[in-house]
Amino acid sequence: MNTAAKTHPRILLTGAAGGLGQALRSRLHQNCDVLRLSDMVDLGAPLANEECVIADLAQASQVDAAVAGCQAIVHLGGISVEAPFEAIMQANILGVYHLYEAARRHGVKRVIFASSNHVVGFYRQGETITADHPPRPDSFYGVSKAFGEDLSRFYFDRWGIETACVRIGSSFPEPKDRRMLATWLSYEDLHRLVSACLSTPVLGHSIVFGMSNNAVTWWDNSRARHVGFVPADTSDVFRDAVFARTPTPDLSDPAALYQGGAFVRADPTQGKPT
Ligand code: NAI
Ligand code: 15L
Repeated sequence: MNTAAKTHPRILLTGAAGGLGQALRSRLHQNCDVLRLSDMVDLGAPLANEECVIADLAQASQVDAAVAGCQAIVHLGGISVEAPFEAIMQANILGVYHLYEAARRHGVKRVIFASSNHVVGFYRQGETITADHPPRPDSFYGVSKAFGEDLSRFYFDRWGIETACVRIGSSFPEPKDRRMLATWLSYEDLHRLVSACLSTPVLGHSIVFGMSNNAVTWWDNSRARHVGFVPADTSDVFRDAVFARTPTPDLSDPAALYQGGAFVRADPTQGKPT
C-alpha cells in the first residue's frame, strides 16, 4: 500500500548522502514537489525536482541557507554511531540547535528528527517500554539524540514547531543479527513512518519507535497512534536465516542483555561497536 501524499511544496532532507538518506532520496519525491538534499559530502548531480545544498551542520550560516525556502525538514544528518564527545557535540548537538534555529527563523513548522533507540539503550531486552519511560542513553551518541528530543520539545512548547522524534531501531536492508530481529525497520516502513509524520493533521511533539511489525519487540508505540504509522514489513521472514548464521548469545556480554546492544560497551574512539 502506498501511503505517501504530497504534503509540502519543498522538503529538506539532511544527511542525504548517508545510508538512510539514500533510501529516502528515492522515495520522498512522493511527498513534495521539490526535494532539497543536504549533506557535508558530495550528493552527486541533482535529479529532476531535486536541489543539492552542501552544508556542515556545525556551521549556522550553512544550515540557515539549507533550510531557507523549505516547509518541512527530515533531519537525518549527523554522526550515526558512538564517537568522541567533541565530534558528537559539533555534528549532533550544535547541529540540531542550528537546525531548529533556522527552522524558527524561516517559519518551518514540522520536523521529522532521526532520533535513535540508543536514547533508551540501557533498558534491558526483556523490558517493554513506551515513549513515557525516561531516557537511559547508552553512549555519547545516545545522549546527543536525547538532547535533540528535549530541544525539539522546547521549540514545540515555545515556538509551535511540531516534531516527530523517530527513535529508529535498526534500519538496513535486512536484520544483521538476533538483536535486530526486534529492532529492524525496513526502508519501506521507514518511508511509511516519515510519510505518516509529515501528513498526520496534528503531530504535536511525538516520540515514535521506528520499527517494522516484528514479532519480538521491546517497544510499545501506543502513545503515538495519532501518527497513523502502520508498518507493513516484518523481520520474521529473516528469523531462521539469522539464527542459522549467528551464535547463541553469551548472556555474560552486556551487549546481549541491553536494548542498545554493543553500544552499551562502545569505545568512543573506535567508531561503530561490534
Ligand atoms: P549515516 O552515517 O549513513 O548518514 C549520516 C549522514 O550525515 C552522512 O551522509 C554524513 O555525511 C552526514 N553528516 C555527518 N556529520 C555531518 C555534519 N557535521 N554536517 C552535515 N552532514 C553530516 O547514517 P544513517 O544510517 O543513514 O542514519 C541517518 C540518521 O538516522 C542518523 O541521524 C542516525 O543517527 C539515525 N539513525 C539511524 C539508524 C539506522 O539503523 N540506520 C538507527 C537509529 C538512528
Ligand atoms: C543507530 O542509532 C545507528 O545509527 C545504526 O548504525 C545502528 O547501529 C542502529 O542504531 C542499531 O541500534 O542497530
